[in-house]
Amino acid sequence: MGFRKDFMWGGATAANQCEGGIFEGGRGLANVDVCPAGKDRNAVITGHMKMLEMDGEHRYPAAEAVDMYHHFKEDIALFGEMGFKTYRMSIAWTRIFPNGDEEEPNEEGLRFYDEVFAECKKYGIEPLVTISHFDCPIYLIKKWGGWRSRRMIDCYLRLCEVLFTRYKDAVTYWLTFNEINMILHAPFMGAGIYFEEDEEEEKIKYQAAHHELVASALAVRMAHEINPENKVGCMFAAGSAYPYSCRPEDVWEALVVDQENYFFADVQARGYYPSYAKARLKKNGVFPEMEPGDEEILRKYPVDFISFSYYNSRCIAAPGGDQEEAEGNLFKSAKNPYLKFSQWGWPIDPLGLRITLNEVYDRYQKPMFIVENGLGAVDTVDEHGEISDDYRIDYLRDHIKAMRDAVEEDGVDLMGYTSWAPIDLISAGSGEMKKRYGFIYVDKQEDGTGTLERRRKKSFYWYKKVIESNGEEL
Ligand code: P53
Repeated sequence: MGFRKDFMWGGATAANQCEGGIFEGGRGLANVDVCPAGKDRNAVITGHMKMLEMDGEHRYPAAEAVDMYHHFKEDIALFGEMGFKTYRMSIAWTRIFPNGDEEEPNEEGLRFYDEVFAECKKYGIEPLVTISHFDCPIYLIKKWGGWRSRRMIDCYLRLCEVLFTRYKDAVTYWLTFNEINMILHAPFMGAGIYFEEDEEEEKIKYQAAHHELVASALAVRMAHEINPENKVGCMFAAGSAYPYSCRPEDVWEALVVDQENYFFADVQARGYYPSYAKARLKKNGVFPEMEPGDEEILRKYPVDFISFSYYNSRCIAAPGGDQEEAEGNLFKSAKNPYLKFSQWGWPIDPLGLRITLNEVYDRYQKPMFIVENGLGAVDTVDEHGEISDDYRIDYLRDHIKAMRDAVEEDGVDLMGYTSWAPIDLISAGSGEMKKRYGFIYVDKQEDGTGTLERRRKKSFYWYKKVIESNGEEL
């Protein structure tokens, strides 16, 4: 049996983490551009330190990233060489609308993605496009405070309209928002929100979330109107929450964490606010303001498929226990004593992917797509110029096996798998370059130096075989 014949193997990137060229082609500045590397990054991305332009003191790794803006032909050719069936990428909103509220789109930005899609086509690669991968124009943040304002919906839909029309013949797979649940954990990076002192953060976050959920549903409607062939998915950061122990309090806490996480996909896939969310948000005084018609919009335009990122499971303990905290991730989690950890302290849990796939499929009964999964690690180039990233191969092999079990033995409906990321790029969480994910090494170092030369790692040849054998040869 195995994976379906048309299984969509590939890799995933985000514009702000790989393109660079942020001052080229008439592009405007976005939230993701002004997230600095270094110790202030966390405060900025979580909305606790206001940064709306670049200053002279910080380093901004998105500015050049790995310069895919100038290397995309070479990079997509390498994806083609690995046999990619699909390439998940995102559009930089501010290449299309530099401020976000212009009447007319920026032709130079549109032309750039014309070329990217033409390149994909050359190699028979089907693009899977994230409309907003954490992008929000700075101009709109200054004007309205990002997604806390309802007016963002129109700007976002204007972007959608331009993309769905212009790329009608090139793109049929779309994701509305990357990791939409990240709004709760990194609201500046996720939705252009920073907080003034004494603001009610939860209330603002759920109001912004509501705006994104309505925008997402309206984007689904528009995508289907413009091209009935279009398939639109939701995307959330997944990873089941395990109770730290069978103590009922731990089990309860894990359930609540899962619900908080599934809330977004629950709305996008089933079309309504689940009762636990209604009750809890109201009780906490953070239920969002809705306009008449919102509920109908959510109900009428659910997504066609479910996509998620999976890096690890989470381990949840009720307050008052003596468990150790896990480090290195925006998601709070206890340290799972049964798992090994990556160099960045992220748990490694392939079986957790099978568990998550089962949970998500049970919950929604819609086709699923794993659109991110991978290992961030330090890579070294040896004296022969080779990069032997066996640790990455091990990680991916184990996860692909778990995903195969979910398909073969549990019957989940899986459309495809795009690893994060096929090429080294800037880390979203840490802003580091040395946290590498790629099959393709980029000579760009932590201090910004390097020739930007591309080099195939050992995992490159391994993944090529995985695709060739449709996941049989691992
Ligand atoms: P990095 C954590 C923190 C920030 C973004 O993460 C995240 C996560 C993981 O859930 O989400 C995705 O680069 C995101 C990508 C990102 C990838 O995880 O911090 O969609 O943009 O690069 C990996 O190692």
